[in-house]
Amino acid sequence: MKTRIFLLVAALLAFVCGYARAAERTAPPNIVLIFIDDMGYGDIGPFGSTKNRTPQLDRMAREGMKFTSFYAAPVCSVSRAQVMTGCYGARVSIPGVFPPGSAHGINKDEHTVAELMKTQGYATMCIGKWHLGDQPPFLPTRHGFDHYFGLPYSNDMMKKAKINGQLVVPLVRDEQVIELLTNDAQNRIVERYTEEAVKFITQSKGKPFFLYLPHTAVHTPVHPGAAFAGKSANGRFGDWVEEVDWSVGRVLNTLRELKLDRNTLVMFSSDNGPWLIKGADGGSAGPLRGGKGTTWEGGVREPTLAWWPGKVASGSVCAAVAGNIDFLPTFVKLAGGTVPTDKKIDGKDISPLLFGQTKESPHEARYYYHGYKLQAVRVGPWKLAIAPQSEGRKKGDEMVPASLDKPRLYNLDADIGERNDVAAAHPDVVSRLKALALKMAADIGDGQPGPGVRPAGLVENPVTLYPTEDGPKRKGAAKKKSPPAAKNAKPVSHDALKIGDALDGEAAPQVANRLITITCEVEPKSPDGVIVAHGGKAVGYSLYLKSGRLMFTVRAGKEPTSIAASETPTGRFSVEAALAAGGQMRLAINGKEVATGKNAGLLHRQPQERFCVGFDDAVPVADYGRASKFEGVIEHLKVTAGVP
Ligand SMILES: [Ca+2]
Repeated sequence: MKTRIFLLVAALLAFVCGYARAAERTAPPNIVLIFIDDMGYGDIGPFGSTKNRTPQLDRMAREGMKFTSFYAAPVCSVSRAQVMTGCYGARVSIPGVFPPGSAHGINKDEHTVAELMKTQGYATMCIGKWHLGDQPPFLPTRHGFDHYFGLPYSNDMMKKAKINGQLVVPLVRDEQVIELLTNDAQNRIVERYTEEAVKFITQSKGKPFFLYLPHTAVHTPVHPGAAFAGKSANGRFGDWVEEVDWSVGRVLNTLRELKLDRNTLVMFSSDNGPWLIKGADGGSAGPLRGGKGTTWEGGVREPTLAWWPGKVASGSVCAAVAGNIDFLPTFVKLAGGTVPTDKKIDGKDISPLLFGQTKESPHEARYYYHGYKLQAVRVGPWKLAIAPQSEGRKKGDEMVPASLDKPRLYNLDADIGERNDVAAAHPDVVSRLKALALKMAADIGDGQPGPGVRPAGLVENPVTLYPTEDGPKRKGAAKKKSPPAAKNAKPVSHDALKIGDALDGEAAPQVANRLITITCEVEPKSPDGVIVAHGGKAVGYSLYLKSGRLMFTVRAGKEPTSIAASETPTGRFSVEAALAAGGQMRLAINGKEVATGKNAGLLHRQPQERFCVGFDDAVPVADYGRASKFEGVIEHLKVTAGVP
């Protein structure tokens, strides 16, 4: 009898254990993505830093995989758009950085990695710097995250709070500002994010979870916590890197303690290269050339680690070209989901690289976009630069020339620092990479958004997350500048738009039967170029420079009406163009009227084409002469569409 009971118990135990093992095998893994701000390729031990002590990251690399050719984007918002959407930032109309109170942000129509993980039953949380728009429709909680805790944008985007006159950044929980952090209060930001992360992991241990932990560190201003300040051999920047290392250790140790380590993939990367113009506060790209804001390797190649004990081989190195566009398809695949095919994405599933099943990159090529400008393309060891690049060492850096006709070619395996242009010796490689560049230019674009670009999100009348002293003051100034023609409408700021950007459909100014006023500041670098254009040969308007003269053209019918400034200064100046009641036209430079005229009337319908900044797409509104692309700076663009 005893024997029989023993056998029964033993059988039961074997069954239970086997079942548990099977469950372990099939349970979808937890995913943790630790994403650092402005950390360079040379800032941590596994990638050769000798100044910053990073024992936790050293251990993570020993126990996991090091990616040596893992790419981000040159700046923050673009990189974060890539993580969230699996697309190059330009494809989702996020070519640059969002300032606080920007009208633009991530489009609700994009499928974010968080939304897709949520569909698979994951608990999701974002802790840290979001930077994909700070208006309510753009916040993490509207894009697949159950919860959010963090600074919604960069820690240097401080504005004076109306409540106390101090420079602060907002700390947000879910969708509410819970604190305004002064510089001093930023000292605890890594610690507070880490506490939240540990809490989320602990609370979520019963179900699969996706934790996105984009640290505010190590972006300037540098604010190491009290336990780290003054401790490193590399100044306060090193102190903050070492605090980030501590934070990584806390996360990994929590997973170990909760016995989740064998079912959790942790990835560590950075959003762009070191901010070299910040000197000692700006980090190091190690052996790479250039830094943040550039498409040299130093601007976009990131120190990246993957850790999943038992699944990712310990001490392994992956040299295949991969990047943060790959997080989305990889995580969704590991979660047991599929990526919707209604929208093109650029990322690929890199789990075969993680699991050592291949050493080949899934990408045909890697594209280096700077805004909408395609500056370089990489295949295997070869990188072809097809546009001038700066190194990001100081403001107004010298540009190293290149063009499609005169490209530079580097063999990154032999020359990681991009010093030896070998284009002349490898014409076959040059033409192969050129063909790939042209293929991508025909999709996402080159200089201007291409047909494969989808719009960003847009809200009307954006406001900052907390009342600021500088906010209302600026608005007042803008109102004063507005001509009487549009006094009954609010100017819509298009500050976030850069040359090459365009607004489609409802996002474009709605100008049918409206009084139109356009204001901006320009600093032209060439005598010809479109400032803004909206419409084509039937209905539209355009503000531009032709042979050095500022001009304004309105079309409502076959014949356009154009007015030209009597004189146009060089250097920087402010511009105001208005279409007023009865078709009255007016041009002003630096607040002084320089031309007037009269069109037959207002625009009788909305232009069919896009509202373009710095160019005119499809059918041009006016005859621009030599060049339609604007060279130089266009800033503080505002458009007012008033009811007559
Ligand atoms: Ca950054």
